[in-house]
Amino acid sequence: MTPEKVLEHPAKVLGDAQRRFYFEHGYLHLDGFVGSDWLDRLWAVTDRFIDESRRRTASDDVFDLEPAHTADNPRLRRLNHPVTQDPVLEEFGLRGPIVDLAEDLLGPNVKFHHSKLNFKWADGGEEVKWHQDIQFWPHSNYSPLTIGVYMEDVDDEMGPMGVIPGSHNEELFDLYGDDGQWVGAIHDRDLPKVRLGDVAWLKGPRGSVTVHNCRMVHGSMPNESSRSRPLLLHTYAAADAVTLFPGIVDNIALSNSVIRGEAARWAEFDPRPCLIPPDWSKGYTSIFALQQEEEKAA
Ligand SMILES: O=C(O)CCC(=O)C(=O)O
Repeated sequence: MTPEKVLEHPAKVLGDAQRRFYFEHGYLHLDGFVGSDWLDRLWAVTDRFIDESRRRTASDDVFDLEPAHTADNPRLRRLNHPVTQDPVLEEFGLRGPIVDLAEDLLGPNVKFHHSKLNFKWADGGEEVKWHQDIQFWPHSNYSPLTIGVYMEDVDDEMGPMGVIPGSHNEELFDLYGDDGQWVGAIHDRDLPKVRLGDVAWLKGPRGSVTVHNCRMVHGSMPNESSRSRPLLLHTYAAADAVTLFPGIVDNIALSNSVIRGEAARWAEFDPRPCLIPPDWSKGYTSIFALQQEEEKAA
């Protein structure tokens, strides 16, 4: 669906200028969009998971742990697939306020693709190198977008999400390394083509929301502060965006389910090419593990 068609659909939570800003620049940032009631509910569940992680010594399907993680000093990189882990997380991701936001930017028919909670732990939580998302999970068009919720106040020291405005309308980069293995980050050789001087660092008070299009060049620095930076991320797509190749989340419950409007009868195809990722059915760890070159996916 073109931006003009999406704009014909009455908005639920965004103003016309905000919707147009997203289409032009490829991102949005909304201060305090998610209210305290929701944040309190999300934290009650998240604290339980952090406690549960103390009993783990290695990353698994649920927890992605930093190498230094211990029971006494938990260091989580990511809670995988939160929507499938708990009813509160499911309600938030499939029926919560961010779904209205997705609908305003995608049109009436919306699919859920996947979710994750990136913690970026205090005192050195890892960077996310510059990358674009769609090469990880190609779709027949470039409607997919990711909505992030900062569950704590986030400032410059904490490794906020950085985006390169307008890069969603520019080149898609190769995310393979020189050895032909998937790295999941833009190669140093290509970084001069990225307008790093234009980066917008998206920070803000607890409950602030980031939105970025799947072609947007984005990344984040390590967290040098003494506070963690939990960012709850959900990816949605227009229902007419069909996933190509064995998907990273094909076997995860609820992935690719239509959560607003109707399933599409016709797939929409964007003529611009997309990089083909590795065969994820053979295994996937996480963007952190890949970029830090631990256990590369086959
Ligand atoms: O957590 C972040 O700062 C960025 C996350 C991200 O880009 C990703 O998981 O693809």
